[in-house]
Amino acid sequence: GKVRAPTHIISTISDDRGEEPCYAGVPMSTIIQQGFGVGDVISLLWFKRSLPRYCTQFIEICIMLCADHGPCVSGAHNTIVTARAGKDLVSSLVSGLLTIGPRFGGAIDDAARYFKDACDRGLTAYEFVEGMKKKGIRVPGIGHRIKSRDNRDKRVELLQKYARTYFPSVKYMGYAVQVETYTLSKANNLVLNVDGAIGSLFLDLLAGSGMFSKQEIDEIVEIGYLNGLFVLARSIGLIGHTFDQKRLKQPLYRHPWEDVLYTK
Ligand code: Q5B
Repeated sequence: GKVRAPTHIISTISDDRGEEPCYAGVPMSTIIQQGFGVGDVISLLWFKRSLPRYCTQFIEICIMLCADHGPCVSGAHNTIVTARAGKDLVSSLVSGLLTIGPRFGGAIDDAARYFKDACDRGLTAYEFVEGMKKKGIRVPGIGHRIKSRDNRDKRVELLQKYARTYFPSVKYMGYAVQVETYTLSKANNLVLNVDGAIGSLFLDLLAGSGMFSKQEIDEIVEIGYLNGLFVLARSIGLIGHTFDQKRLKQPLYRHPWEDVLYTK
């Protein structure tokens, strides 16, 4: 019989060999004819399945709400400085993207991991938060530089409202809110932030949609898919900041001496 030469690459998410490209087996023409949106495309290429509309709409809401958060956040700042140094679009974009991590925008996966573990083990918010403190780990998804008890993050409220309306269960979000109630008793700015809201709600989406086995959910959380939502979303804003600086013909940025504490 035929002997297949061993391949150097295995790929399971898309195929461009036929008459038209397919995402997870769904041809391009179907994607267009059925009016799929970017949430459907993400669900095909990242999760390899068509998710129900309320899930793909949730993904799109995450993308829209995280697309930008002004020029002062770490990512936009880096992108602006890079664009003003005369660098190209891709350089300006990646310099901003490289700031996404455990403190800024990239706490979604860890929030999902820690909230899931604590909630599944039945820890009270007190036991969870104090346990994290003993280990010297900040609770991912909790805390914000400018948001607080009296100045809540509208994005978090919008995500929670959507989930309460459309998700079959918001168990993990409920747990995250219990954690927030406890951390707020310690300090005013220890609110559930946008990373924590997306992390906990995505757990609810995975568990409640009936589209993922327990093993698949564990794998998604372990691999860390969810920071991808922030990276994808914020790329939209960072590209905008690059164009903005170029359009405004902004000169090379130099930080003022007065704003540096020179000390020995
Ligand atoms: N403390 C976010 O800190 C921030 C604590 C905590 C226990 C915590 C901090 C944090 C976890 C990571 C996270 C996502 C660094 C944030 C985002 C997207 C964004 C950004 C934007 C956008 C802020 C003061 C005292 C200290 C700390 C304690 C703080 N956080 N304890 N668990 N989580 N969070 N990141 O204000 O006793 O004095 O030593 O790391 O979820 O990135 O808009 O800017 O869309 O672009 O700098 O929204 O919370 O506070 O570091 O001075 O700490 O609070 O241990 O206690 P801050 P610090 P003590 S959303």
